[in-house]
Amino acid sequence: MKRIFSGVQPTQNVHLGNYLGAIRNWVRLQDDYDCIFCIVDLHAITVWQEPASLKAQTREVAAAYLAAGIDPKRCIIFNQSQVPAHAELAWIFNCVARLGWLNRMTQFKEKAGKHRENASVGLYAYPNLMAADILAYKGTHVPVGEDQKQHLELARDIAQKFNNDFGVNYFPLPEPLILGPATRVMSLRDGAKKMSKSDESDYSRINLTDDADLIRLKIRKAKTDPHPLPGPEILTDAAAQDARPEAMNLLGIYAALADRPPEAVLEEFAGSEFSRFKDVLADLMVATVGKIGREMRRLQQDPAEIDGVLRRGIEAARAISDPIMREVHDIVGFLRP
Ligand code: AQP
Repeated sequence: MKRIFSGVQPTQNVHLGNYLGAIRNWVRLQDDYDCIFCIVDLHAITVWQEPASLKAQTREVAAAYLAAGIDPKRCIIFNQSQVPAHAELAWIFNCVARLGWLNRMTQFKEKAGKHRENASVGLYAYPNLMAADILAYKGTHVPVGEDQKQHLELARDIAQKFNNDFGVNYFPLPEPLILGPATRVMSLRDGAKKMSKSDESDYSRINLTDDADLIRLKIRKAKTDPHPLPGPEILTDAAAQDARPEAMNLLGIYAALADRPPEAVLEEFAGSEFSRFKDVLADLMVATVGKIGREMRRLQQDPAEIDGVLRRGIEAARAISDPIMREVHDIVGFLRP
């Protein structure tokens, strides 16, 4: 059986990058895999989260999953903190993983930045928790973006070392699931930075809950360059692409939302002015993302519906992870009197 685990952190507003880079791909996987989609609130608190906002942010991510088309009858949707296996297995993995392995993780270096001494221990040990997320369900496949590949490698190393240390063949080595060319959505204000929940400028991102007027305004204000749109030849010229990151970003977003190959989009718009292209992009975004946002707003007005989905997901997740944790206790040698 192939089992997928993946998640989004309820850190702030869910945005177009989370949708195109993750959630939309998951919708396409639910027919072929046994899918577990988590709202990873334990990961979220590795950086400060206002307790008063965290619950609403958690429901917002759940609403995004549902509105985007993840079917709670076929997939397990729940929030991480409510299934004890995650924190418990992460602790065991803290004792399996080596300091040297974590020291090599580039995402910690990027996120902690210059304030390394002041970063939480949780942020440092984040990859061990991610390994626990996957292995608490014996997950076999993880849809990963470029930024998570190193963490998945570490999860494989942890599974392998656990199996070696205890002389068992217990945990599978989870495989990355590469889903065609990755859509990495960049900031609308700076094509060199990824679109991110934590960017101070709300104009850098399209939140899934933005209404039609705000989507149009943000696209109109998105940074571009003074040249007309390039033709398909730019796709084989890395230097030309590097020189026009904002143009390439808007083209990539359009191609992803239209579900068309970038070549076809470039052929259609080669030589057009950005003002015209932005109108077409905004129309497409209102039709696609705007629809998801409307459904999210409807769901968010009825927290009982979201909470019901999460409660059923928590039960289903525990039904899988509780027996696995009992076996792990036996393997590690914990007494269960
Ligand atoms: N800009 C992006 N383009 C493509 N994919 C993206 N993802 C995030 N940003 C982009 C993918 O979304 C999934 C969930 O991400 P996350 O919530 O775990 O956190 P993150 O990657 O740290 O996302 P943010 O928005 O940048 O959050 P903050 O600002 O809180 O750090 C992942 O699969 C990720 O690849």
